[in-house]
Amino acid sequence: MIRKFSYSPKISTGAVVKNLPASDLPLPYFELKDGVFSYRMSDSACVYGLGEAIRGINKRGWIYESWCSDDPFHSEEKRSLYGAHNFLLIDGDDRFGVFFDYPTRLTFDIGYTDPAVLTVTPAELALDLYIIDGDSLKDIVREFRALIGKSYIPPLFAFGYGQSRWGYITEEDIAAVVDKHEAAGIPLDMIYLDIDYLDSFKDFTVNRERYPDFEGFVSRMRARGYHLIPIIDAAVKREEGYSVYDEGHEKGYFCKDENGEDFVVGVWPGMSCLPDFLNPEASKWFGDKYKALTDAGIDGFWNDMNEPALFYSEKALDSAFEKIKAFEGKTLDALSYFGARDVFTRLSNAQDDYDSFYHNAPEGRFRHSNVHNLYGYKMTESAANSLKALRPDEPTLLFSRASYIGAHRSGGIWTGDNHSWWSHILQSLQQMPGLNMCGFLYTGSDIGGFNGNCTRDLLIRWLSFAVFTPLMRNHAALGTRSQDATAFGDTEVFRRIIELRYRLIPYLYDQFLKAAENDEMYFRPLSFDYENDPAARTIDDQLMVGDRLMIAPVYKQNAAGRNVYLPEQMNLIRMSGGEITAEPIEQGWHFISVPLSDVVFFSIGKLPLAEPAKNTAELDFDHLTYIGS
Ligand code: MIG
Repeated sequence: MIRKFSYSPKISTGAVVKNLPASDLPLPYFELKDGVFSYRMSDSACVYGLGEAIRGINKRGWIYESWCSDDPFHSEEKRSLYGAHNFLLIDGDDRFGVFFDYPTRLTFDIGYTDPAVLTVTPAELALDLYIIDGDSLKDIVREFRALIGKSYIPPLFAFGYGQSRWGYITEEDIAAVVDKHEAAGIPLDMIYLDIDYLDSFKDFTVNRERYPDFEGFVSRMRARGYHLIPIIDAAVKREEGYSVYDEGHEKGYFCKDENGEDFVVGVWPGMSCLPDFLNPEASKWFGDKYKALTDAGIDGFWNDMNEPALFYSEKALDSAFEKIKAFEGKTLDALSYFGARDVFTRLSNAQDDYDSFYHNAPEGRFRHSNVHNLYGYKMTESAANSLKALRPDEPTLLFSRASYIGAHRSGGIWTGDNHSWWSHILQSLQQMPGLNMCGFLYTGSDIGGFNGNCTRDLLIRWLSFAVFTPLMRNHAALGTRSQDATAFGDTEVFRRIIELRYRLIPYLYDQFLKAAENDEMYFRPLSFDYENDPAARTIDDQLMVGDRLMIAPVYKQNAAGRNVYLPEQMNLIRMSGGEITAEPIEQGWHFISVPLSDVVFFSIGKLPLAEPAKNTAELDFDHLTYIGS
């Protein structure tokens, strides 16, 4: 059962697809006082949800803020990442879900200030709130998902393996990566094009020195079985003569400053303008631009920088130069020195800038900071709408960095700029169920870690986990050590793991489709399946995957294996040097040895396996073998 409570929202976010009448009964569970919602949690209550957030599966014990942020340090003290996913599922003496449909800054204090109290504080009381009751945790999620509409389903090739890195400059670089994987017999479906393919970082252009015959290159790669997946950044370079800029400027499709002039920000292309994705006409205009690439044979995209990320604004940069002059020639004490240093570092993603531009939405003019969390969502929706018309016969791969609930209908997300840290394997695992609750099923993290330098063992363990994530992409930042599956010399071990992924696709894809169609979670915490098992409630480093698998990845450096909790008897499935075996293991705790040469996971009943294949197109879904009992 869903009850809606309405507190005069100012804009329709589009997150919800069912038009429910607002209740005039008193709000259950929460007390609303001075614009703050508070709820007293029972001692044993677990709090699930919040989608893309840091820390454990149970969010209790920290404070989170919904504010889409381009933050490349996902450390424990952070409060916000790229997404704003305002859904919580409380599992204590009361059991209910709650969704705050609210487009801007919202703080969730989940026992941070008072360990027993959950408070939710919007910047202003102008929102819709939904309370969802149900018989089980799964029921509540199903009800919530029916409220927000069906999840995006990507094409089958999107379940293959993808190789990416920022810094593959030319088509020769891309071809060399493909050749290396082919030579090593490593299955591969996708190669990603980062901003290096663009001409001066201008959206919908191609650098013709680096790609003299882009269309030909795309089709030669397709003929070899590979899909090229280019990046699209949110901001458009301000450059007269660049048609995307000229049109956007003339038609008034960019966000405006308070005087009605295009608001100008510095991002990769230098001074740039922000398409106003809240304006339906502008949104259609920008989405239709993807045609430049679909015409060249492109069938997948990743949307970046759409929080939107702002390195600096023209206005703030001018004033920073003014400020820095005051320090020049002075003997600085430490505090003044730090002050001087921060004049520039504070320019990025500054609140002042988010306060300084406006959108033209159907409901009227909005200051950006009052609708901030909708920007990436609306960019992805813009692309999805146009791509449906441009490529009506097949789904297009599409995922985004920033998101809000609602974007899950248009595309997937990846979890942004993580690090080559062991803790980020676990972080990625812990993000998955929350994302699935909020409808984001097609998701995964940068395998091997984006920032920092990866090592052979880290990549092996990360891949072994990512075998199960719908988006399985190895991606790294410019300047970091190579971390593709051929980068560490011996390719055999990497080939085996990626091959395992392909062998599991019949199961994984089927379970994904089932989750999407039935509004279910593909990844679940153990407590969702074993509600009456107190041990299952405490497990936050294992997940159920679809109906019949459980994973318990190794995420510690130099670990010989790990402790695994089995909530019932299962088959232990071990891939070792390409051999896959199954043996039954009893309910309870076990130390399971997992050398680097092995991948271990668990099944309930028989599991279908395909023959290894070089890509998804060559997978044979008709001849499956079954393992386990
Ligand atoms: O400011 O396009 O998260 O995946 O490689 C960095 C370059 C911009 C951030 C994305 C990352 C991508 C990078 N981008």
